Amino acid sequence: MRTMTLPRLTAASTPPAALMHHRGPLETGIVHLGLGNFHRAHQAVYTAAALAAQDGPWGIAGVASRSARIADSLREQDFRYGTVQISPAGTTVEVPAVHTAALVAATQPDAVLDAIAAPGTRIVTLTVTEHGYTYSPVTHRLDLDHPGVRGDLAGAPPSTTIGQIARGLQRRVRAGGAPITVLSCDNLTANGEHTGRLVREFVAALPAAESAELSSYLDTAVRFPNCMVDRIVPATTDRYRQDVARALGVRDEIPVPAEPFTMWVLEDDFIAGRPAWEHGGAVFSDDVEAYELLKLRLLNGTHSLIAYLGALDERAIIPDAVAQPFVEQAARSVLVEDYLPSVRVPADVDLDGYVAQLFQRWSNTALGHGTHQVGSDGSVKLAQRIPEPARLHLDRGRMPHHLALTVAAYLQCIAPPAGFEPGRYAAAMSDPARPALADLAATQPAPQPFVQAVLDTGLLGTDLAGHREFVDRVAEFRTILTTHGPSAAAAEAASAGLAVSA
Ligand code: CS2
Repeated sequence: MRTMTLPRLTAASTPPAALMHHRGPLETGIVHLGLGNFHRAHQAVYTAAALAAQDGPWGIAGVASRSARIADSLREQDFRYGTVQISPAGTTVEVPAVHTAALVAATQPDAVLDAIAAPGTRIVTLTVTEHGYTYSPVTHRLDLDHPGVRGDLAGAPPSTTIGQIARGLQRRVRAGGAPITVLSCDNLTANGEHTGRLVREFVAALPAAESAELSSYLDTAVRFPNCMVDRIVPATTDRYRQDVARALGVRDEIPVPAEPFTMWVLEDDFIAGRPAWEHGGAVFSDDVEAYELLKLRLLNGTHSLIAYLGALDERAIIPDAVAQPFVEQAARSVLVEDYLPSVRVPADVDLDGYVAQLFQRWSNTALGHGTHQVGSDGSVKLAQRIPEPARLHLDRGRMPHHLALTVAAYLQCIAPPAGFEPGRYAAAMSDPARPALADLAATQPAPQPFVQAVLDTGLLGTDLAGHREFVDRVAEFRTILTTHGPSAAAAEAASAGLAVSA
């Protein structure tokens, strides 16, 4: 279908049946940092469902960090875009229509602070990826050596997320100090607490008078609830523009593909009110931590192993990777043997159903989630997924073979040994640690010293580097990956796992 000849998606051209709510112009109550696909297929959709059920001042001012592409298209399209829900059973398109403004932080830093300070703003939400929190994975503290953090502390127009929040709150105090909630929607353990701690560390590093004013505001009028977010949302391609063209008869430059499954579990601690997200299926719970760990480890942790083994096996997408029997077997083993013993299953989760559903979700061939997408930023993601479960097993005297395999497969993709070609999907993975890890691979060519040097950097926290047997196991997998490939490495992990449980 030739989409260029179709009318552009705008308020006037949106078919009413595709609109998720029919409210008039919305008042802005939420400032969202991180205008990527995940936010637009998750929080925006829940907000539209909330507005359909109950009116409220819950329009979203979206802030992109650097690129103007999404923000420009949103404005051109009257803040309309389609969410394309994809499954082998079919494709449906809905238009959330919840955004009221689109800013770009890199070029409009002041407008971002004004938006956070505006009295009508009641919630600041974030999806800036694990990588966007400018913290040290070693100490878990704000990285005060990060050039962006240093600049933000010195009073430059803020360029980091934590700087934007802290400086926005500072402006808010001076504008009257109305209460506000800051809600992280990223895949981090205790994401709200983590965000609150980083903002406080930023504030503590300010000159004393500024710091005192802001600290007491943080103590009395700002909340940082935790939440667990879940929906697989791949990157947009032309295929999804075609889907919107077919379904709605319009040209949408910025549709967002997503799987049918969606989940959001939040602590109900919103000091200045919130949308009735429960109408979109959100669950408010006092036990968010259990949901978070379940999801971060069973879904995200296993996802990483599928992505790295899949990429090394030249599989472009997750469903093709998990369709390989050796990848599926390794995924089941890491999930059941290594991750599951480290989580507490919330009372209302049916574990067998949850696990079966995970494999169905990963197998959604219609969705085409790239192995390179899930494999990107592994240095930050794996630090959230691997160290604690690994340590738990090692402390009990058991080797978590498939966690060691995950680390080895990650390193094989990002920092392969000289002469080893990890393939184009591994090459397409972006990772802030890539240059440093490549240097280590060059200076420490032998597997054992290489893995030791990597873990000594604190990449996976500080503990695992001291577990010699874990280091050795990762190094053994690196050797097998290099000499015999991913399926042989997975076979070795499987037989070692069986030997232990026999
Ligand atoms: C994935 C996640 O890229 C990744 O690391 O594991 O983006 C995953 O698809 C989402 O967290 C699902 O909710």
